[in-house]
Amino acid sequence: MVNLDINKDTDALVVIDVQNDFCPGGALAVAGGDQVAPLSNKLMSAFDHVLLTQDWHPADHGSFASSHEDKAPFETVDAPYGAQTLWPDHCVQGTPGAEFHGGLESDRAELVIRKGFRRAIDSYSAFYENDHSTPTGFAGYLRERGFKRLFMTGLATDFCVAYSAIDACKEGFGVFVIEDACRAIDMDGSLAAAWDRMTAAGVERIKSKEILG
Ligand code: VGL
Ligand code: ZN
Repeated sequence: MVNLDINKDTDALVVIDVQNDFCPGGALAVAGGDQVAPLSNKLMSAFDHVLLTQDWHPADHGSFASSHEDKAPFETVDAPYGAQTLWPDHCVQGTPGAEFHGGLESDRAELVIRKGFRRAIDSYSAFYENDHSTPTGFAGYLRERGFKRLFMTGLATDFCVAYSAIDACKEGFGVFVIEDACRAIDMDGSLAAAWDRMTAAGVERIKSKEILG
């Protein structure tokens, strides 16, 4: 039995990429993405420590289909680090689409970790860029602060949440993905595949009511 009593000192809530471009009306909208904001706010009340991630791309980022000739969003290219899905332009640094959704209470955040700022590498994970070797510094930060368990909400379940959760397990943290506080892109079965990979890595799949009662 997993202990879901929140430890105020060593547990942290990590809210992944709840940004306008991933919400309805945004450039890479995730169905129901905006619903993650009020539930994440509720969950914040159970934690002493809240950390946010922010997808933060330069305008000519290599993950944008617009940066490649004859490529459309959701096609794939071979990057030096492997296959890279191409996306519509999204979360461009300093634009409204990159801002946190207005319904998210971002004031409690003790850290905002930005990722995807290197033109040549995408970064789904909050820990490592898509080459799986360039660190963001997040693991070191979490360890220095003494966090042991990470509870994750946000967008998108099958990309940034899944990659972050799996890397967090590899880094030795206890990881809980709060399923109903996440929403997925779900292209070509990517959501089911992501849950298979998360479960295999040791991620715990929980519901918000297990924390909120
Ligand atoms: C994300 C695709 C591209 C995410 C970010 O936050 O899940 N997905 N950039
Ligand atoms: Zn992105």
